[in-house]
Amino acid sequence: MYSAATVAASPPRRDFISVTLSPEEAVGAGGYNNSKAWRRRSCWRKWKQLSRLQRSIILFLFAFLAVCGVISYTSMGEPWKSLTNKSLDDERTEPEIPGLKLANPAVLPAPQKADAHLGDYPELSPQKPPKPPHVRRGPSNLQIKPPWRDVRLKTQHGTSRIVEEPVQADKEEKTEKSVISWRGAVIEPDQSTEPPSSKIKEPEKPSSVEGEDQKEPVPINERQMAVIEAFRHAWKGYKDFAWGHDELKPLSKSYSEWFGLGLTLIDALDTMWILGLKEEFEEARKWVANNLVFDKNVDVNLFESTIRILGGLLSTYHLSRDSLFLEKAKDIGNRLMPAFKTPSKVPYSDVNIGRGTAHPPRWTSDSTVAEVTSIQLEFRELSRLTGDEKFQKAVDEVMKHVHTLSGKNDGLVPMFINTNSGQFTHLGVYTLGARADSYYEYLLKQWIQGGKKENELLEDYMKAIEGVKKHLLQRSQPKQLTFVGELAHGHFSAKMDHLVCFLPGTLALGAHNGLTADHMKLAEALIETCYQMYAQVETGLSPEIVHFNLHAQKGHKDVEIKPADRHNLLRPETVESLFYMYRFTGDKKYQDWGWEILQNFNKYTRVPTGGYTSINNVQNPSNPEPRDKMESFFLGETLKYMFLLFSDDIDLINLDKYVFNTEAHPLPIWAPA
Ligand code: DMJ
Repeated sequence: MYSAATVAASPPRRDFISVTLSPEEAVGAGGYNNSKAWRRRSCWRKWKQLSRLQRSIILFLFAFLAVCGVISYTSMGEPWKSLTNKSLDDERTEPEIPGLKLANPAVLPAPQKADAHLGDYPELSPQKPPKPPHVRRGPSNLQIKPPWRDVRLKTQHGTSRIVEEPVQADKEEKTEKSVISWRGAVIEPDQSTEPPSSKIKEPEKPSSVEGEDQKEPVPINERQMAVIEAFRHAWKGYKDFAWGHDELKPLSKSYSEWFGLGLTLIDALDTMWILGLKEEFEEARKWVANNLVFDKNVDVNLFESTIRILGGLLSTYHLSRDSLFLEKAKDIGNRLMPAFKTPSKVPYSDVNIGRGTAHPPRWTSDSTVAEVTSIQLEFRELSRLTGDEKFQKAVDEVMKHVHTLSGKNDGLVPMFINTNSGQFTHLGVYTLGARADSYYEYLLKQWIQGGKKENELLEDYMKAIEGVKKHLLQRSQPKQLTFVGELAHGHFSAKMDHLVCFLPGTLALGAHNGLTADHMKLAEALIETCYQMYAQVETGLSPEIVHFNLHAQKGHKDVEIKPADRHNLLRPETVESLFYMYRFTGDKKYQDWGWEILQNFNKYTRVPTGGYTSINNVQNPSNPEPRDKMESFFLGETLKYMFLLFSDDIDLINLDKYVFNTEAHPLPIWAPA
């Protein structure tokens, strides 16, 4: 450390000064006794020895430094102060969770109480969103969208025009009553979202997403706009005639109830978010806050309510950061837990969420295999978010148990499992369709969700795909379409459910995650088949089930349809797989195929007064026989996958960061440890 600055004497007329910082020099000069008087005298003597020019330069330098000091103090002070406040605030909003070990640290900001600290952070005030003219989508880079919309439509020629600029005035009026948080969720003043309870964990975004918020949003194109239009039309029907009920009956302008839990509304929440439908989202959010009550004496199906309600609430929580959805997810998750109280721990199919009792269907003590093995993504994520292990423990136990079971055929599982014995029943029938389908899907997706570490899941998945190749794959005539049939006690059947069309997407996802390139080849062949299930039919819409021709016959197509199978329920599986295929290959034909399908939905299933309907006869374009029902998955899945398929933005639900549950609700992939 230098104790003093000495200004060396220099001959007159030299236009520079030398400054030597050397304590030793002073000591070496002798007579140093460090007294205050000596120091003062010595300084003064040295000052006097300086030329006038040297003195002026020194005085000027001091003045200059003083001015700089004052300026930098005033400009640094404020940000420094607010930074300090912010870090304190961060500490307050990130509760410790005892006993919870998370794979990756929280990197997303905590859900903010909308009105908290607006004064401290003027840039977060609802009137001044950070980037007003842009539409942003995707978690973390998800949809950070201002409450008013400016949807830029990218035309075929690449130019942009603004197609919508709704309701600023209306919006401003609303801000009086409600507050819009910086992530876009509306929080009612009378029930503003409290920070999550100490048990609830801040959502984490996958580690690789940091900094993405800075990216320029990709403009919406015409096909995406057509999806938004379709969604709005469907939503209008639901809102006008079925608001808060499970499903719209668009022709009779009424509704049907399954669980009485607003199924369509919950299933559609994250779709609205992804499509950027703020107004609709806010209205639905209000219904969830005020009307969604799970304390009801009602039997619900464990699988259906897990994938649609629990999955829908969890993904909406991730997208919106609004802890209302996590609270609701916790509530329904807890109420579904009695299903696991069985002798084998393989859950019952039905739960009374008000009474806390569970039971199998009336006619059997079996559950279906797909149902008990396709609830894992949701319960595992609920454990991660709440810090309560019981959810994950219950569902992991089922997977471990199924892993060890005998009765599989080269990795293919039977369709039923007994809740008392825990054994497969109805052995010998193997399908990738109804009752088994999502078992295969969830093997791969759990492995991905967990950071690709759970080897048993991967092992079972790989074995099963080999089983599919060995026992279920065939080619049709005349077009040589590769399809997945069924096996019943050694007999092959050329029957394929539309449900099986999830498989190309799942295979492509596996290949994208490093599994063998063979899987991608098979995915390409199968998605062609699924498309042909639409293209070869009179309405251009697939029936529920097809039978493929194994032998060429004059005048026969590959696809045959039985009268009992010719209905279409607005199902998503083909569009879902088209989405994966386009994401991973960039081949525009997949977008074109999806576009055809959307147009045919519009032609044959759209109800003029609002909503879309499932139909009874895909073979009769002049009368497709509307069934008067819009399934919740049309909004939860079909239109969401359409919108994603038409997007060229890989960050719009980035598949390296999110994994879709079987009802198209995106959940985060846990980062590797
Ligand atoms: C959805 O509820 C889910 O995709 C499920 O896995 C299968 N059936 C419907 C859609 O077809």
